[in-house]
Amino acid sequence: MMACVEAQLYVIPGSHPSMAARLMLEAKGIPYKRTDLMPVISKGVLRAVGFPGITVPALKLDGRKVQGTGEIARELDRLRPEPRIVPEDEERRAAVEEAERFGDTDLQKPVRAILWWALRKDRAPLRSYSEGAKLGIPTGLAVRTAAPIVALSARFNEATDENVRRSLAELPAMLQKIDDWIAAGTIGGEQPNIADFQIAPSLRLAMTLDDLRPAIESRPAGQLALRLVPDYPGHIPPILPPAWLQPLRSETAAA
Ligand SMILES: N[C@@H](CCC(=O)N[C@@H](CS)C(=O)NCC(=O)O)C(=O)O
Repeated sequence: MMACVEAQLYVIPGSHPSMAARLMLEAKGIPYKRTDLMPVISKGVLRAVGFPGITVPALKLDGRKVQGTGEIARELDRLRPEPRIVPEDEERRAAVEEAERFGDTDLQKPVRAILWWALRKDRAPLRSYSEGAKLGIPTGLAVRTAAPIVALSARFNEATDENVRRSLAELPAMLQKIDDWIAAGTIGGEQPNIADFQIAPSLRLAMTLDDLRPAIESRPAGQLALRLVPDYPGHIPPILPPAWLQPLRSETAAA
């Protein structure tokens, strides 16, 4: 019989790495309690409950504090080896960890910048990302008073016009990289690994923007995201300047 594990996961609603942690806990069959935090305020709360860092996902596991998707994956494998998230075979692990690094840094960041750029332009869709969340205050109130949080988050995440435009121009090459990893079998297998868990939620979050969804969903990368994360809260109607989306449009046409 498996020992009972006490797990408490701190997330921000709509956060892609938070979704990665949720999927990993579910894959391991570990029941957990979830604490939903408002962005920015999350940093102080995480410190107050004793985490060393200021980002979600953050997990209390039998009293131990584990923070960041990569650390959480490895701790879960240690605690409950099956199904394995980080491959044991050295060669396979090296390939998967390369894709994981890309997901952790290269992909997470531009998606965050694009999202906050859009939410700064129009806060109305914010509510849709908090669907099902328990923020401690009514969601409507949280959203109505979120202007400073959105402004700060946009600043922290460097959601400038220039960055967002560049991120959009770089997105097709990133999607190609992901499609190539799927073709090579590094990700997209029946049993998701850490790179799948890292990459799919970022793509899925990007797909909550109507502006981005067509260019992603038409490719293997998008299909993988939809398979691993069928439901993702949030929806942003078209908002990005059409000229910035040109690199993605030609991509959709080519596919
Ligand atoms: N690469 C890290 C990134 C974690 C991260 O940056 N999380 C963001 C949310 S997506 C965060 O906590 N930001 C603080 C804030 O929004 O105030 C991971 O995968 O764990």
